[in-house]
Amino acid sequence: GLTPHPSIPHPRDVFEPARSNSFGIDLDDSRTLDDVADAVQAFEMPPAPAEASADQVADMITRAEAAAPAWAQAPVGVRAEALEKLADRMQDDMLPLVSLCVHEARKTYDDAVAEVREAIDFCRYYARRACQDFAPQDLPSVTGETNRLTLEGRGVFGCIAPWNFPLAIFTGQAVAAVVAGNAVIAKPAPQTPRIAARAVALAHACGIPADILQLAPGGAETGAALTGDPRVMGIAFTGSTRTAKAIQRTLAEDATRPIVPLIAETGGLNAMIVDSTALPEQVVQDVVTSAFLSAGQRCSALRLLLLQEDIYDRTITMLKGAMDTLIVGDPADPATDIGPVIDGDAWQRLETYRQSMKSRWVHHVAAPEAGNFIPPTLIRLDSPDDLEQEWFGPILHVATWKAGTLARTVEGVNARGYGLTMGLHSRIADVSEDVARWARVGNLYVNRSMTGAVVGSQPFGGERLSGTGPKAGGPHYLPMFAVERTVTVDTTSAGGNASLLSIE
Ligand code: UN1
Repeated sequence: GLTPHPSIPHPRDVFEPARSNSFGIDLDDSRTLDDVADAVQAFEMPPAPAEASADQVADMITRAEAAAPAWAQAPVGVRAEALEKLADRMQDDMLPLVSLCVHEARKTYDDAVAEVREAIDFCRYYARRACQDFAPQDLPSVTGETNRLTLEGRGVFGCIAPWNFPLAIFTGQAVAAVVAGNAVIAKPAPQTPRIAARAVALAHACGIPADILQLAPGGAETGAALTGDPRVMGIAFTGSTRTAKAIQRTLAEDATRPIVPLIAETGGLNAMIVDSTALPEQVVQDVVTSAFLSAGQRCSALRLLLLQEDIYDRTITMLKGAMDTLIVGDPADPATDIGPVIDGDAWQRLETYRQSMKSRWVHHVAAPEAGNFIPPTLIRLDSPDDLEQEWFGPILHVATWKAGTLARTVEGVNARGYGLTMGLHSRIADVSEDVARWARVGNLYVNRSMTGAVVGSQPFGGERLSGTGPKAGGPHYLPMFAVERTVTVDTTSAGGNASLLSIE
């Protein structure tokens, strides 16, 4: 007996509004998109903050180390309140932040607004989690003893953020480390230092001391100065798998350095598996959203569409039609669905690859010639294994699988070593249960798009080559930024309690 999947698809536009928990705060106001566009187009980009040299990073770490103990000992409520204030402040600062996301990161309005909302969600979520997670706990004791467990900041924490979520991930990492009681050196991606500088300035205005959150703009050299300093007691990193491994080596190199954690969120070869019971219109919407929006520049994005053989022709015909409606262009134009890729280097890599696959193109979309635009492109593969690596752009690969080979198909995806997101479209509940058991990914999405994880609802992050596990926006994230300590007191023996009392 095959039982139909209980959930009913819900009517969404292809360009669904950004999902956000927003924790009870309604960010919508009376501004129309055109009003926002006017403000964004008139916005003047500030100069980029100066890069931090290796010496300057070392000085920052010195100041951070001096400031950390007092911050760690402040009541968690004080630290959490600063985050709540920052959330309010970012909400008030929506237009400049959206403008920076559009101009500096070249995001569309939808993506820019979603980005600010996500940053706000992180602040509120971690503020509230911290008050729970960092409250001292009394643990069960043998008779005559008391046991107390506390979580405390590790000291100086380094946060290294990517350009694709220059506000949300930058803020999320930094405020997690800060609210846990650390002093933080935050390095934005070299492509997006202005957004980060604004976020840090707002944080300082909300009661996070200047030495507790310091901005270290720069590239690989700045990053190396941060990760290589033995006073740094942990690193949170989002970016490539290769860089995560380089950081892991750096942290391990010095035999006398404390053993410190790396919290890494890296790449993926994310697949969507579609069986012949899937609803075609919904599949097409979710494929377009997951693979092409945000110009495919999300680590959660769909890279590999795996269609059951008998629905290939119909799905591709519909997908081509949907792709033809996409407008690729200037993100400051409200009509645009898909903007450019981040810079000329990214464009060069992606375009070289895309051209090398020309004989396998199934479809592509018109895009402006100049300005780092990659035309959204669909590429046919004979086998899913022909996809060699993650291509961080609007390029989707499609392959087929035969009825009766679902388990092997999921296993083939697992075998690639990555484990970030996976999508499944099937109307058979047993199929989604099976795939949920087989898939070794951090986030599995059934009958919906695979991007846009919501803070607090879909804690985000992968496993194996995709990262170290603890999920951003989830209940197990903050403790990674802390040390756990227990204090056990023997309250019966004269040597225990009595001597403690006499010291007091
Ligand atoms: C990333 O692209 O680096 O679910 C991770 C999403 C986002 C992904 C962020 N939270 O689409």
